[in-house]
Amino acid sequence: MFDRNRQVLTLDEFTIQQYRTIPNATGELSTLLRDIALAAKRINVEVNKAGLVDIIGDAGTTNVQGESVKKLDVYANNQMVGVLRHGISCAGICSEEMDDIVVFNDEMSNKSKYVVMFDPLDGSSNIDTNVSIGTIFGVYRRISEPGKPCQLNDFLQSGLKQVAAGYVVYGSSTMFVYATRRGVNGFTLDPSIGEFCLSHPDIQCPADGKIYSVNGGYFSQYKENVKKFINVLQNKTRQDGGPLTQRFTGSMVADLHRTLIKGGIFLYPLTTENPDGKLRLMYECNPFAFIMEVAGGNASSGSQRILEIIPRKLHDRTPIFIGSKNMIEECLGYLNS
Ligand code: P6P
Repeated sequence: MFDRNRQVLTLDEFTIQQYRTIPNATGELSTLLRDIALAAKRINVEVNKAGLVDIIGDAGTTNVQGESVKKLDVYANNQMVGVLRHGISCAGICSEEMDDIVVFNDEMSNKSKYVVMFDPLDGSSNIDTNVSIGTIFGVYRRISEPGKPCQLNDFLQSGLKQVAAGYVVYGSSTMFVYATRRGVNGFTLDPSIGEFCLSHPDIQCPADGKIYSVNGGYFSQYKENVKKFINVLQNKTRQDGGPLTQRFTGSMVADLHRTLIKGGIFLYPLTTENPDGKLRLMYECNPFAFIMEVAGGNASSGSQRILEIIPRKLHDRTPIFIGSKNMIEECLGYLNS
């Protein structure tokens, strides 16, 4: 009898299929993505039952950003650090939840060629209200000497140096979306077999969209040229005659997953409260900028391409304007006017 599960490729089958077509590939990236997917499955279980057990609520600590850390944040961070430390493909990590890099510094890890930067559970302020949240990651080839412990400069690379980037969205379904320079592909978790299965092959971000995503509550804090562009969006008439729609969930992964799939523009400009922007460059903006550009979209800080920003510190922040190519082009026209 035909095996139903052979109808779609699992994440592992897909990454191995990709690896087989790349000369001199070692399979380390496939193994790394499998490790991250394992952590995501474990995080997914806790996110899905968060309302039932005492895992909601504050862990009583604050992270490097000075934000109160939710217990699920801590759990998610531990899962990500754990699978990467015990795998064979990662020399060390940088996490939104940890002040400094974690150098794994064991014989196998020191031989690994990648380092990973991640936000283990972004949007965690939404956990208590059941809004979709997510994990975001970026994979870099280390530049320090293989065989030795990784170093800070392995992490302070521009987003252009990413080998792969991805996110997991814990929503109405759980999806693992990742990009290499070869394309962006989405995998939906099939709980019946516990595998992420290819559901969105070769994702392309539409060149235009009907949705703009910005926190209107900060309007008074935006620069005049940003206000002008938001006013344009509020009064724009679509080609079919209707107005645009505004959607802002307060969860970057949810807002950007929608923007990637449906098209549109997401704006998180600098404000007087956050003069450097709120979103973090290395493990929020760079991964999504990489994914969006591979999918045909664009991502800018307003003054330069996100992927070209040279980081100064691990937890740098940046304003971000990201999404459909044509909408970003129009936006930059106003920002640079
Ligand atoms: P605000 C969540 O805390 C987050 O980092 C992103 O996921 C989200 O896009 C943004 O902050 C929302 O911030 O200030 O609009 O609530």
